[in-house]
Amino acid sequence: MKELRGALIGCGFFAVNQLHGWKDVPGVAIVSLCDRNPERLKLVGEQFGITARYNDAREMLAAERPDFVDIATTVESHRALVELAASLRIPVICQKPFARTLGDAKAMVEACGQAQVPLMVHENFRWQSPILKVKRAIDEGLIGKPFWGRVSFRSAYDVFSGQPYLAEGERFIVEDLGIHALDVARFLLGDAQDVSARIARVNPKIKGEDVATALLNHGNDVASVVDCSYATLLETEPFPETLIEIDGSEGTIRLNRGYELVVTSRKGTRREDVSPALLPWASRPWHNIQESVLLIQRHWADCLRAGREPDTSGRDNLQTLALVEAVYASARTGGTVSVPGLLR
Ligand code: NAD
Ligand code: 89V
Repeated sequence: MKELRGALIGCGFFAVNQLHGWKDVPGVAIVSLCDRNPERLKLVGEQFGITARYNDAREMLAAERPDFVDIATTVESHRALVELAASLRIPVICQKPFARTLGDAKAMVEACGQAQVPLMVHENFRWQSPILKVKRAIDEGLIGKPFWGRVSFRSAYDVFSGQPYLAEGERFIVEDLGIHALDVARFLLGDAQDVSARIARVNPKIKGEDVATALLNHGNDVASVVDCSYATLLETEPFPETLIEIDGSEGTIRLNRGYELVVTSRKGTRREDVSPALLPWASRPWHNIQESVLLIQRHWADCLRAGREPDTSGRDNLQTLALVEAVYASARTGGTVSVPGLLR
């Protein structure tokens, strides 16, 4: 197996998970790092023993010519960096949110398409192993045809201490976290045709909304509710668990608190502990997300080698971003907003 030499841009809060993940993907080595912030570059370079360090992405990609580049910066820089990778014909992974606007995202997909450069969005929530097990339970057919679902993330966890920029943007929970939950709803129940949503800000110390509720019409009499909140103080803090309910014509699936999967069908009830693995480098409560980082990065390496489009390709992610835009538009106008079918 030929070793894939990767480069990573953005050595911030989350990139450390990605670098740990890459160490666990067979046949992949991150050989160079880039960050505009010299302290982060040094700190992370030393932590992972990577000596090829750059403060300019173009310089790094031109000098190293990696087999792929992993962009772990925040959204403002994504379009320029993805287009840079496309111009150099370097396969590229980009963190979520892929882009601020659907227009930017379309241009990024177009640039990679024109250059025939593989592009994956690091949309990792659907790669969480408990969520993969919900999908498997649907596909087994035991609950018949799904007709209703709920994807719910409610917490009072202080995300702002690790990611202070989240308190500063005009938009917060839908763009940052709801984007994952909307992607999971698509993954489990198919694309939505229209959406009706409400958002609110409860925490006065932040700029954007921290509560959102959306009703998705998936067509064929299938509906779902996607709700998320960072203003929900519970007896015990569930961060970062996504809870899922699916009702089908022949039964139900529940992903409950504490990673309990319950599948009820006419044959009875199956109850399973679907706790994610606690990888050696992971720490609770983030281990669920950390495991999904490894799984999505392994998927990227497999797809790159096989010449396959990743499940969470840039093209696929356009549909998730269209949903995000529809949620904000509906919350702004108070009406139901149709979601353009970009993959049909
Ligand atoms: P961060 O601000 O901690 O880190 C970003 C780093 O990128 C910084 O060190 C910054 O100096 C560097 N950077 C920015 N632009 C650059 C450029 N043009 N060239 C070189 N370096 C540049 O941010 P973070 O919290 O690590 O988040 C990064 C991304 O990861 C965000 O898009 C965020 O939404 C996403 N994220 C995803 C998950 C997940 O589970 N998928 C979790 C947390 C964060
Ligand atoms: O996934 C994310 O982007 C993170 C978190 C899970 C903390 O919301 O910002």
